[in-house]
Amino acid sequence: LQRTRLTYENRSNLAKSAVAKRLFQLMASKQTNLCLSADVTKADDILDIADKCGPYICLLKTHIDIVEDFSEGFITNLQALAKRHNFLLLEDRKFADIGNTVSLQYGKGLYKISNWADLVTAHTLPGRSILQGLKAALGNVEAGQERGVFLLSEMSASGNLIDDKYKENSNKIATEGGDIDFVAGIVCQSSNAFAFPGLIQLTPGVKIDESVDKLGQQYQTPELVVKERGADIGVVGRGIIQANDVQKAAITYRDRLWTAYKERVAK
Ligand code: 5BU
Repeated sequence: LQRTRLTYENRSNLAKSAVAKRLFQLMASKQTNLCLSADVTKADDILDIADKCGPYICLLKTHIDIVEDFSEGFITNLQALAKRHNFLLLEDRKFADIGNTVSLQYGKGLYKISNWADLVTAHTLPGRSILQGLKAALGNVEAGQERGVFLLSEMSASGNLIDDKYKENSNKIATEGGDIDFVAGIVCQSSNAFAFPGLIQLTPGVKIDESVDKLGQQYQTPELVVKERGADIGVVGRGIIQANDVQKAAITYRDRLWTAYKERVAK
């Protein structure tokens, strides 16, 4: 059976990553496969959006290095909202360096990402040492705090350089070897990027009006990404954060992504 035909409940049993298991279960019980990309530059604006949209999302995605007034207090508040509304935190850092450097970037510096982000994203460009490097930073995370990574195997940017061979090798890094318990899923644009049902397909570039932006972003509708492209979670940024009513927009995207998933598994 194709992975896209299986329910999130069933797939949680197949996941090798503890965070992926948790996220599959969260999606099923909360009935949402919406990831909100909170790409705004003031801490209070992120918290406001997170509070309004929190009940309708499974994941809140950050780019922590765009926040102009970052503080540890901001992280404490964000974690409180994640707990109150039951969503996980994904820092879209797209790590891409040698193991030693990503270990430092993940655990140290101003942001200490490994202390608070349940999940991060990483490029597979450096090869599987990216997983070992990230894991090496987790010594300072308290026992029981589970962490995971989404590996990129495709991008939504027009003209990106990823080809079939790169995709295939990214899939191998995600599914073979000793560190696959750390891989929660794959960031990609199509259902043929990987086959293993225990991984979560995260797909950015989602907007109700299929369109492009001025800087190479390419959008597809919620229905298309879930039913035709295999997305398990749809990532929506400007479709929600630039709406007049962000809460209403989050509800609309949640409903459309979730209905598309229900129809996909009912087929
Ligand atoms: P948008 O406002 O919905 O276009 O935001 C999309 C978000 O997803 C943004 O934070 C990007 O950095 C992120 N993204 C993407 O758009 N396309 C990709 O292929 C990857 C990440 Br990987």
